[in-house]
Amino acid sequence: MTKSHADLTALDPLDLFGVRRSLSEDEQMVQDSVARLVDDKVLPIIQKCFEEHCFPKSLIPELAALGLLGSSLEGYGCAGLNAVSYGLICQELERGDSGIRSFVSVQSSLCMYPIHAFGSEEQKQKYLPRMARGELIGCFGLTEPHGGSDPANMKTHAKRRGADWVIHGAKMWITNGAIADLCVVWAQTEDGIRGFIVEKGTKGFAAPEIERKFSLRASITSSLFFDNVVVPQENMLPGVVGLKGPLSCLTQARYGISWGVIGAAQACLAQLLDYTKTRELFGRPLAKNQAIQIRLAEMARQITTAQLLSLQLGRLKDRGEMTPSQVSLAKWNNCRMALDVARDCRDMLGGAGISAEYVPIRHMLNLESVITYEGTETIHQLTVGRELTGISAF
Ligand code: TGC
Ligand code: FAD
Repeated sequence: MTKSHADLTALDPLDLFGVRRSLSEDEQMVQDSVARLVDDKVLPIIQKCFEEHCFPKSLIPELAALGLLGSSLEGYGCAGLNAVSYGLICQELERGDSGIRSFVSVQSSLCMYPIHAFGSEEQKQKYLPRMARGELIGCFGLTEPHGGSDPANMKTHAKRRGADWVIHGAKMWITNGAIADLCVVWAQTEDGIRGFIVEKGTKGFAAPEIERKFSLRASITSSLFFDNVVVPQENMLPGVVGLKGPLSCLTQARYGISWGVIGAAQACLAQLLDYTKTRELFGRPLAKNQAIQIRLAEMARQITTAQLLSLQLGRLKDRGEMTPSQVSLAKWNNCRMALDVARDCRDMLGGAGISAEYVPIRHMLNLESVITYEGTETIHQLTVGRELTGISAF
């Protein structure tokens, strides 16, 4: 039966198609607990962190206590939540700030996931429980200074020396690098690309922070340098050889990003809706102009389609049916959506839109990174193009 107009006015403007109501009770509980954390602990401090270019490390124990680190992994102290729950975690965290979601993405999908999927039993026992508790922080080194879009052309290499490996090379733009206790680094070997665990303090390894960013200022980004770093054989991930190792980690993280950016867009639209109702120009609220309503409706349309895309992707992932090109389509669509929404919200706030008093400019600046990392928009478009045509244009 179609709902009456009176019922329709009760729709949540940030969830017009009632995605929330199609979640299980457990999924709703996960969303609510992360939303509380964001409201109570992230939103009060995040703008200052952004202005001061610092990552709020004090949040790590809180994130760990809620089971948000490695939340979709089974065993080893991890929560074993389903894919939709992981998506909701990302969405709520990114409603706070993309930098907080980035921290959790890298720890969970890019560092714990490869150890869980490709590591030895000893590696899993050694690292995963402590990473889930937030006692050890991880980072993921794939991108290199000469070009991140084509990781097959990797220069960092690892050579066998007796029972050890010697790693030499450099990585660039690495989230969490300077605060990480361990790095999963990908290097070319004579057998193909392999992953290695390099611990902080290993001789020849350095992770200086990249300063002067205009984006993701509440997140740590670093370079990684490996100057003939020696690691034992037991630090190599035995379970995978080739580019599919790092790319399958990216599939996990990109899936989370497709949900995360919805939270950033919702935060922008929520603030703008309040503003357009109270701001009076030409003797009427801004919201009483057709041009403004059309722009608000356009944002709601984009957010709604992104929500439905991610929910369906999550259900596919939970059934084991999700493919990398579906993830590419969702990462591309949803990042583009969130960036467009944030930029338009910034514009509709007028001069106030450039003030730190309002969230859109912070989200907008963050989203310039999010649309670039984990595969640029172009890379994902070409991935979908390859799926459609069967022809690689890379
Ligand atoms: P291609 O021939 O397509 O694939 C090589 C092998 O990998 C397999 N494969 C995948 N496996 C799992 N998941 C995926 N998404 C996969 N995509 C491909 C593929 O089946 C093949 O396996 P096999 O067994 O046949 O060898 O490789 P290509 O060289 O043509 O490259 C394709 C391309 C361009 C799509 C890929 O290089 C790419 O994705 N480039 C973008 C790189 C990127 O996204 N870097 C991200 C770095 S990490 C990061 O940004 C973290 S930010 C985190 C934060 O702060 O939140
Ligand atoms: P390039 O690959 O040099 O691309 C430059 C431009 O060329 C882009 O617009 C791209 O779309 C375009 N382009 C590339 N190929 C083609 C083509 N075939 N046709 C048309 N156009 C093309 N990496 C990690 O490994 N770990 C991390 O933790 C991590 N965190 C990050 C955090 C931040 C804040 C940022 C900004 C980046 C991070 N990255 C990380 C790196 C990120 O994944 C790369 O920046 C990204 O993959 C793009 O690589 P690049 O910057 O070298 O750009």
